[in-house]
Amino acid sequence: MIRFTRSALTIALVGALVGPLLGALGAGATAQLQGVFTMPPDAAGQRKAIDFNPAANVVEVVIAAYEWPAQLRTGQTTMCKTFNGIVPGPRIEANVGDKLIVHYFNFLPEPSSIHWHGIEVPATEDGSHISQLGVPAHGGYRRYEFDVLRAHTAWYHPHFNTMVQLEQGMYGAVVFRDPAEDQRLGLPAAESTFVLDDVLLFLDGTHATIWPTDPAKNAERQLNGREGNVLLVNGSDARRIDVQEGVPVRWRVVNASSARFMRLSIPGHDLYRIGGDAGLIAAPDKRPPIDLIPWWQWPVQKVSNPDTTKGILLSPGERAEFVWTPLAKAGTSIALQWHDIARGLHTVAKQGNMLVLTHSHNEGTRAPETLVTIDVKPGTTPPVTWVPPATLRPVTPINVQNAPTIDVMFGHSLPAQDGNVTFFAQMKNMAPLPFPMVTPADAPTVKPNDVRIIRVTNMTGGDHPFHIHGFFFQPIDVQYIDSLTPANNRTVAWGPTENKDVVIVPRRPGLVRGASRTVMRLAIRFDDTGRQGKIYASNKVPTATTSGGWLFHCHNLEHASRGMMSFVQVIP
Ligand SMILES: [Cu+2]
Repeated sequence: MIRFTRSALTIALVGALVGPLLGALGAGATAQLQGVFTMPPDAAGQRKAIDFNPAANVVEVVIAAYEWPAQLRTGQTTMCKTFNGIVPGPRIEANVGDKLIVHYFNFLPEPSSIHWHGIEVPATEDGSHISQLGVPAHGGYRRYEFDVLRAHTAWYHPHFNTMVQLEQGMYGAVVFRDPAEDQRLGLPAAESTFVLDDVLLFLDGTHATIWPTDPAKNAERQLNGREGNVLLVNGSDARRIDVQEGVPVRWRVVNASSARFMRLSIPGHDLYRIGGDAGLIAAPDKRPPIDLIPWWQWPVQKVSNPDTTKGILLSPGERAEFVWTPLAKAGTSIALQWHDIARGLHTVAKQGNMLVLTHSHNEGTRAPETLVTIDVKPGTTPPVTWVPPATLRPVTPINVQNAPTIDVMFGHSLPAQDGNVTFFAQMKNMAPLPFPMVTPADAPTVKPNDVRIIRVTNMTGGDHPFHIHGFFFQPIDVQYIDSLTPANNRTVAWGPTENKDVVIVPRRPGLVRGASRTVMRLAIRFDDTGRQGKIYASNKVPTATTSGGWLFHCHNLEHASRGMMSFVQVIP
């Protein structure tokens, strides 16, 4: 393994080099920069950040944001916003107990940051636009430093102008390992990481990120979020990987897309989900492949079976780790597929001066698409039978008895004449929160290690991926409440207890606006283990040493950018 250990290359020198090189020189110099800070692609097309700190328990990497072309759609070049000139940005790897130091240079013409999605960082390192000041444009610098507390798959992306910066390529995987745990559980050593995305590209390859000018289309984009027309895996629409027949592999997957739900399946193969947002789950979760079933409205067409016990469903921001054994014969090719699922899409039509909302009736009916072509090479026959351990990593349920409730309400306005929709995450009072916000009067306040129930009421006809920064929660249950159709009323308990930082809050059960709602309860402990004294975050404007609140928001980026966002304060 190449390690860049030339200690003479201090960060001061790096800082002195990076700016002039990027600003003044051409492709050769930037390619060289990528070589200095980023490893060549691995078999999955993933590239790792180079750790140039020789100390065994410190990982020190350089991440530089700048605009650079990438080939996303085959045969075409797209100008992207990148970390280190590549999409996705380099994967950052470290082990539990390591200290991670990231030198971040921002050469974009606008402020930026790195938000460590799903990572228990000190409040000052969270990188959100309310917790920190932005890293200035045109060469701004910021050092992020934190201890690696947990083995899991996470990711990083900016939290300034997120809808544009993330969408145009600024995201990367984070893999934190506990080698002793992996070895004790006998997890396959062969592993790959896949960052999934979809981008909306014009014919000429440019990103179509501006809001549509047609009011009805504008309203649809805002209500549904932006789904793309090119599916990307590790930055390519034609991703291939070799596997060996009969040899189990561990795959890590991140859904980095703005709004697209990713439902994953490998025909003919069971996937053992072993990990989620917070790393290994309590027990393996066997996920059979998604079959195709006839569609009642159109019997000649078959659609993906909507039964969510099949395949693996990831909403934007969610991660999964799974183990599977290629059973197909060497010399054949199989595929990791994307499958459609209904998530409460709206269609908007213009009738006179009015924009009229309807719910899509043909949702979840798009044909499966290939995400990754898997070429099976000779391995071992008969196949290695990987028996998943009965227990992986014990998860202690959070005791919510007598725990106060934090109320969150997800909703949106009807579209204005230009199609613009305002989203909100109202809490105690019913006034829309200002955005960007620094001092909402009603931001809930907790102390370290306080336990709360976050009760998310979804008034809308769409599913929303709820995300909170800096902490994990455990979904408790989902209650469907419908005043018009009492038959819809029911409460569904969440399956095995799992720590998560993104969860899908399902759409209301009825179609009539205002007549029904969904209420999801999440247990959360504002745990400061490993971060004692470092999780304080109030509604004050952040400074270099103090942090603004911990954000929670919908991870549909169009929704978040239009107001479906608020925060919790943690004070001494
Ligand atoms: Cu949303």
